[in-house]
Amino acid sequence: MTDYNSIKEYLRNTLSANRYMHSENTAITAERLAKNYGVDSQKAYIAGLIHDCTRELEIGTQQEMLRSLRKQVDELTYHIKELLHAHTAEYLIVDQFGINDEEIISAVRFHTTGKENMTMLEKILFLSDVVEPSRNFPGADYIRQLSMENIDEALLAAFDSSIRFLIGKRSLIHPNTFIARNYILGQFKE
Ligand code: DGI
Ligand code: FE
Ligand code: FE
Repeated sequence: MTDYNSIKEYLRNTLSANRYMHSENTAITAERLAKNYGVDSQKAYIAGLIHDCTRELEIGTQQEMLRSLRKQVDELTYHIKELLHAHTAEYLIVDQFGINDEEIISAVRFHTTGKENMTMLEKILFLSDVVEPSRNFPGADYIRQLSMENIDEALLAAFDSSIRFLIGKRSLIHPNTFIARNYILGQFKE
């Protein structure tokens, strides 16, 4: 596996300063959450570091990457850059960083929407992205505190917050976020 420093150098050279800082913050937060919940903290750190590696690329460039990956995504994801970057990150993760770990790739792939029946690493990356220290949206502190105490309650609060935010912007909302939220609620009832 490529060492952290060469990955960091690549990201520092290709991302804006703010996005780079967000990536490092997400890595540190993911590492902390992983230690708290007994999950592989090195994997969590790397996943956090690289999760937004294609976030600032043009949508056309990302659509090309997807073709190279021979991957298909749904129509909504294909046309929305904010959703597509989670799926195209795999291109750089494998080709540029030499990382082939399916658990890391899957955590990155679902870091924007969530999904049904998430693994601990998927949950940790999703939440780290939401609660890393520079996030200061209304309710961030509450989810940040909850993330160390009860990961599923924190995840539910994060999905709710994301859905409310997107409704406020009249955005199209990806169904995976609803599916992920329903799944967590279903588990609470069991
Ligand atoms: O990449 P980040 O900004 O760190 O965070 P992210 O990957 O969680 O989300 C990226 C952006 O995408 C954020 O502004 C919220 C937005 N987003 C998340 N889910 C959806 C979405 N946008 C649309 N249109 N639909 C969604 O379902
Ligand atoms: Fe992202
Ligand atoms: Fe992010």
